[in-house]
Formats: sequence, structure tokens, C-alpha cells
Amino acid sequence: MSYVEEVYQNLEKKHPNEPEFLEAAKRILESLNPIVEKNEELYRKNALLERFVEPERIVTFRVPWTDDKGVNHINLGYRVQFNSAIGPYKGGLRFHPSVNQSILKFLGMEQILKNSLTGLPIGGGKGGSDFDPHGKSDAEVMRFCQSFMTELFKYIGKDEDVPAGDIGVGGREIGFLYGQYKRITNLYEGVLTGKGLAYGGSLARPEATGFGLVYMTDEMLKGAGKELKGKTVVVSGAGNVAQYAIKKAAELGAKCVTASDSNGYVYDPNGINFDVLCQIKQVERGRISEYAKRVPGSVYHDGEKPWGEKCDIALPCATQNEIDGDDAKKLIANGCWCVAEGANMPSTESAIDTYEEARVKSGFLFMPAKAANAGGVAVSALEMSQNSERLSWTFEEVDSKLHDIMVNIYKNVSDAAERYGHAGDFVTGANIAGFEKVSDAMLSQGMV
Ligand code: NDP
Ligand code: 2IT
Repeated sequence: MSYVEEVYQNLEKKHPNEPEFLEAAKRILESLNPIVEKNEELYRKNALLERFVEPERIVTFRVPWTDDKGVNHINLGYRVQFNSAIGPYKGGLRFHPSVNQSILKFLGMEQILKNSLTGLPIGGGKGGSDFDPHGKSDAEVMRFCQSFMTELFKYIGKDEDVPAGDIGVGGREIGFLYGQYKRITNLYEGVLTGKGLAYGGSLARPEATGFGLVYMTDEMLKGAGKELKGKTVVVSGAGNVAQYAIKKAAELGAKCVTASDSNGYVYDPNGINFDVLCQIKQVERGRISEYAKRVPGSVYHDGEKPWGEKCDIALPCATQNEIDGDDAKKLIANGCWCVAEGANMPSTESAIDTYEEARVKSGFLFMPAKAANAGGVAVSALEMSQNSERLSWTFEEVDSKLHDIMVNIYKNVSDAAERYGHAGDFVTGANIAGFEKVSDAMLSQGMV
């Protein structure tokens, strides 16, 4: 049995109730095979893979809070501190009813390699709660965030672990979390990223994941002798990542014809109007069905995903496993020849097999999440730098660094794929390019 298989089988035995984590670990380990085979003796001697697949630490805690009617609730809170070989733990907090340890471990493991790809000194972590912010008042969200931070503050710090946003955690939540951290510790430090501009946030952080996704897509297209201009794009999600992907794609001359939420999707043949989308989602915190009521010519499809629409490019920006094998086939049958992942692990294993078949047959382009959506955490790391310097950079400065970082990630991912005999296979390229630096650091630091 290969070293990779051995480690995976052990993991399956230890964590049988963590399907999302096992899925992510399996995919990562399999694509690391080429680098593991080259270094097997060294890695085995240092138990490198066995250490890589287990988080350094996980904290779990209860989060008690009281709603506006005076009813008490208990949610679960978590922080997975996965790997600090190349920097302090860094990664978002997700508030969504589906959150559990398996999902946070899968996200944390992805984050290790993503953060390494940015070229910046940040380790991997992820956290969150099964709290659902939908339909809660601002006061309820504030009380929840305060209670969550009253426990979490013990485990984080600007040089220790720096959380940020993810699904269900945006500017409002980060503000409440930051206020409580400061109140408890008396420290004004860059312990969270995605902060408001008035209290240490970075310009271009809200835009960073979506903009970065489009910069990466543009770079990948250029690498294949194509361009983004004039292309039709299908987008899922209507949150932070989707909104700014739609904005940047339009600026670069493409047309995004869909946006979605967990209820359904809207199709706008003229291209999704960014201002209307933000009014509904950022200001009113409403449903995407509203869009079709406001924009003539657009159509709402209740209970459906957008993968049946004709397009050149798909940018999934909602959540994990939102494109299965059948969806991938549908996309390709409708003309799609490129997928870049804004969300984390939005394509199932069978969807990725379908892309890979199409890549070998006809040059289908696929950029996996850890490379394609790394712009968000990259600008988070730039926010940490600005906080340390006690300076703020201009929007143009941050945006141009973001652009350079995405171009660099594309180059490193395609170089690594080529070096290991998998030219054009960006899944293998991204995993190996991210792993190289983390494994070097882990080997240098000994058995910790
Ligand atoms: P938001 O909370 O801003 O938006 C999430 C969007 O996805 C909403 O439209 C939401 O719809 C939809 N969605 C969430 N869960 C589901 C589900 N189970 N089924 C269908 N739709 C769903 O989150 P973000 O935009 O920040 O995050 C989107 C994705 O991008 C996630 O995978 C996240 O991990 C990833 N990501 C985010 C980064 C960031 O900087 N924010 C960085 C890198 C990756 P609804 O309101 O109906 O729930
Ligand atoms: O998945 C991700 O990369 C994020 N949610 C952003 C993490 C961060 O620390 O900015």
C-alpha cells in the first residue's frame, strides 16, 4: 500500500463520522502522490503526512445567548487550529446551521495550502458556529457575537490566530466580535481581519475574494490564449464573493447572467446589475427572488441551481458540493469550457472527474478553490501587515498587490503541475505548490 493510502485509511478509521473532512483529505492526499513518492523515506521518517492531516488543536465550546423575546439558546462554537508551520493560524469564521467539526476540518485543511499559495506568512485555521444569522435582528446577532467572543478570545491573538469572515460572517459580525475582544482584553490589535475602515480594516478586503477570483480566471484564460472579454458567465451565490466577482467580471467586459441563494437563482440576460444585487443583499438582507421583481427582463427560478444556463465560464461562489457530476455534465453540454471556484470545494469529486475528462479531451480549464479564491485571505494578510505598521494603504495599492499575488499563484500552480509531470492539471499543481512550503517548514521545525 502506498504511504498516501496508508495515511488515508488510518484517517478513515479515526474519523468515520467526518465525511466532508475525509473527502477533502482524500483528494488532497491523492494529488500529493507525485511529491510524496519522490520524498517517501524522508516524509515517513518524520511522520510528515500523519502530522499534516491532524489539526494541532481544536477548541469546542457552548455559546449561550438570549433572543429578543427573552428566550435562551445554546449554539456550538469551534476553532480548528490546523497548522502553524508557516505563520499564525489564519482563516474565516462560518455561521451556518450546517457547521460541524467535519466541515470546519475540511475548510481548515484547505486553508493551510491556500494560505501557503498566497506566498504570505500565514498558517491554516477555520472556525465558526451552527448559529443561523438569517432572520435575526442586529441586537440578537450582536449578543451572539459577544457571547462567542467571550470564549474564543482565550485562544486567539494578532500573532497567534487571526480569524476573519466566511459564510454568514461579514462586516457587521466582525465589528461586534472585534468590539467584544477589545473590551475583554483591553488590546487594540489586528486580531481579526475584514474589519471596518474606521477601526483598522483594509481597503479592498470586501472586494478581494471576488476580484481575486476574476483576476485568476483572466490569467488562466490568457494562459490558454483566450480572453475574458465578451464571455458569458454563470455565477452561484449572492454573498460577498459572488457580488464582487460579478462586479469585476463586468469591468473586464464579461457578462454574469445569474446569481443565487439557497432558495433559487435569478437569470438576467443583460447581466446581473451589481447595485440592485447589493441593495437587496447588503442593505436589505433580502432574498434573491426580489431581484426579478425589480429588474425587467430577469427571471427567478425557485428551488433551482443555475448550472443549466448556457455559458462559457462558471464561477460557483456559494458553498461546498454545489456542483455534482450531473451538474458538471449539464454545464459542459451547454457550452461551458471553464470553471474557477470562488466557494470552497463547490465541485464534488465526480464533477472534478468530469472536468478532468473534458480537460484531457478538449482543453477544459479548471482552477480549484485553494488557488482561485485565495485573494480574500491574501488581502487579510495585507490587512495584518497594515495593522502592524499602523498604516493604511490606498485602494489602488492593495488592489495591485492582490492582482500580482493572483498572477503569481497562477504561475506557481502551473509550474508545479508541469514540474511533476501533470502540465495543465491545476488541481495537482495547486496542492503540490501549496504543500512544498508547508512541508519544508514542518521538516525544519522537527517533531512538533
Ligand atoms: P456569504 O454569507 O456572504 O454568502 C453566501 C452565499 O451562498 C449566500 O448567497 C447564501 O445563500 C449561499 N449559500 C450558503 N450556503 C448555502 C447552501 N447550503 N446552499 C445554497 N446556497 C448557500 O458568504 P461568502 O460569499 O463569504 O462565502 C461564499 C463561499 O466562498 C463559501 O464557500 C466561503 O467559504 C468561500 N470563501 C469566502 C471568502 C471570503 O473572503 N468571504 C474567501 C474565500 C472563500 P443564503 O443566504 O440563502 O444562505
Ligand atoms: O475561505 C477563506 O479563505 C476565507 N473565508 C477568508 C479567510 C481570511 O482569513 O480572510
